[in-house]
Amino acid sequence: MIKSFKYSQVDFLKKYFTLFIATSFASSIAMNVNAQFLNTHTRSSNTTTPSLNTKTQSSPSKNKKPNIIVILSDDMGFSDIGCYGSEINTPNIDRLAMNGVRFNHFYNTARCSPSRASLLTGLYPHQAGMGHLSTENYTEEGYVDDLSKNAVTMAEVFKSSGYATYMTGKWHIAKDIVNQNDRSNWPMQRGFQRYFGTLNGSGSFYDPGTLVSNNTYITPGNNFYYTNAITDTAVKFINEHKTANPFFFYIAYTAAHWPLHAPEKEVQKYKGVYDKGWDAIREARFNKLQKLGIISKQAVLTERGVSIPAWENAPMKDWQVRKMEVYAAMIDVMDQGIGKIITTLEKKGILDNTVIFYMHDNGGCAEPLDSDQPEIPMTAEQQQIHPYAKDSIFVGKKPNYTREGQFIRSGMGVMPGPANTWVTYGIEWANVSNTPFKMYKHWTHEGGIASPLIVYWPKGITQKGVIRNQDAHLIDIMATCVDIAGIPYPTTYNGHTIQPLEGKSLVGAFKNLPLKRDFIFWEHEGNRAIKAGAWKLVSKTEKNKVFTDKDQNAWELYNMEKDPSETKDLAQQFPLKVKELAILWEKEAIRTKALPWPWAPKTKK
Ligand SMILES: [Ca+2]
Repeated sequence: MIKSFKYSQVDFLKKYFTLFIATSFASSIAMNVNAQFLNTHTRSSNTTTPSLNTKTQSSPSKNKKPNIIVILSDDMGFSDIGCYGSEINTPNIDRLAMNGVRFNHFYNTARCSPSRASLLTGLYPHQAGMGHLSTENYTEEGYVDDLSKNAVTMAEVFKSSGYATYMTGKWHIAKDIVNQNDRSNWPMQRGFQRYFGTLNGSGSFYDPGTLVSNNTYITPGNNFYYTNAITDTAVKFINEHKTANPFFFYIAYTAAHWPLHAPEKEVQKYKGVYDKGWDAIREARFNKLQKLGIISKQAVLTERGVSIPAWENAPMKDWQVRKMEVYAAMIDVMDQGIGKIITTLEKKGILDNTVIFYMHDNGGCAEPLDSDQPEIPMTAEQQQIHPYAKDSIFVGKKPNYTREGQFIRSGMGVMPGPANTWVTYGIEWANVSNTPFKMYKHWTHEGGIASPLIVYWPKGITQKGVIRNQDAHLIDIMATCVDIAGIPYPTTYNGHTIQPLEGKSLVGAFKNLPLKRDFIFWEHEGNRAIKAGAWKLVSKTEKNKVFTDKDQNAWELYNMEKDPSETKDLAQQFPLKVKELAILWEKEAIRTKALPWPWAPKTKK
């Protein structure tokens, strides 16, 4: 597991990596880590929303394969963007939706690393070796938590067919990012030709650890804000792309994962929006979801999450409001960045022949870290300024001090946003993010796994702004992309046998054709689910990564057509259906390597 390194350790790491670079990668990567700074000037908050009038563009040649862009956000709930019910301003994402299709039964895997592995390989996460986070050390095949070589990434597939392949943003599917010499699962070794981003799962937006350019650790430049750096580098890669060949681009924003970090001028836009509290915002989002047709009229809003007080009884309201203002600003900045990317494609004359996907990696996150504990007063030493060399490489998660030397504060009442804070928005606002559903990131109830899916493709989608009801999952994105591009999916790669695709192409669903699929399957930390037609069987463990006999029989059964927010458990009423689906779940868990589990008790098989 990656530890937070004190800055006294940083010089050691810098020397380590400089030595490593000099001995191992001298021919291919820069030796002077100090020389690499990204130009990430703070941009205007008034980013112009691009017109999506593709008729004004130059026409690409008729048979040219389309460019493909997959945009993934981090730790955002089902209703966090405008075209899925949110009050947060996301005009650029919304315009992709209004000119493309939205799916209202699209699913991720409930967690960061598993979702990223599933998305990139077209497999269930355990099949790709990523049943848990890439920082774990399990030995079971489905949980080695290092991307399997018996799986190919979309970048590997597209590069093999002549596409240029680019990535900016969060990776989080390589085990060895700090201590050893195995970079075989870093982006550049898994098919990407250009990469800028972070290898680990979370970090400061002002000074993210494991920041990498291609294969080289780098430091953030002046006025660095990670979301803008991801956008600006994406724009740079697109501008520098030679248009003779198409490109595949994976843009993995870390917005809006904790810590709550956003430029103050962006936060100020949301002043007052959340003063009415979480109950009123949930209600408003639910009403908007129904009005938009994303949620059916017969759906009901779930009860406020367990342990969450009514807003009128909530303590520290100024702090609670501030947290959601910052969270909203983080999403707003990401949306502005997506707008800049669209404008770049448009100016280059390639928007018309580009497919853009937008989705989330898991639901809203209720992890408190220490934001549910009183702030520990700073020691005398912490009150001193401890400046940190601008050219030092940081590979941890939470730094103790900012580069300027301020101690990073956390705990209840710490007003988030600036670099010297480390705060999460908590279960209360995660419950809002996941409106109208229950549960959160980690769990396989809808709140953990339901995601928007927007597909924008001017040349291939004729009905604009429509909603599709087909069940779909991250495993389908690879199948859809190779279908769109008309390129082969390999049976072997680099001498390794490649597992067949799990997913289905969604191209037919764009035209509202049915998807031939028997069921979709989930497992994370012992939380289980299977959805077959209208029926969903789901269970949660009492404690993550501990599976007890009591958990074994904790199945809940829902009719998702009549009750899409899982409010009426029908398990008692239909025991045979429970039994049928539970048997199917176990069979599928063994086939996809979700079983055996690394945590007790071991599977009976
Ligand atoms: Ca995530």
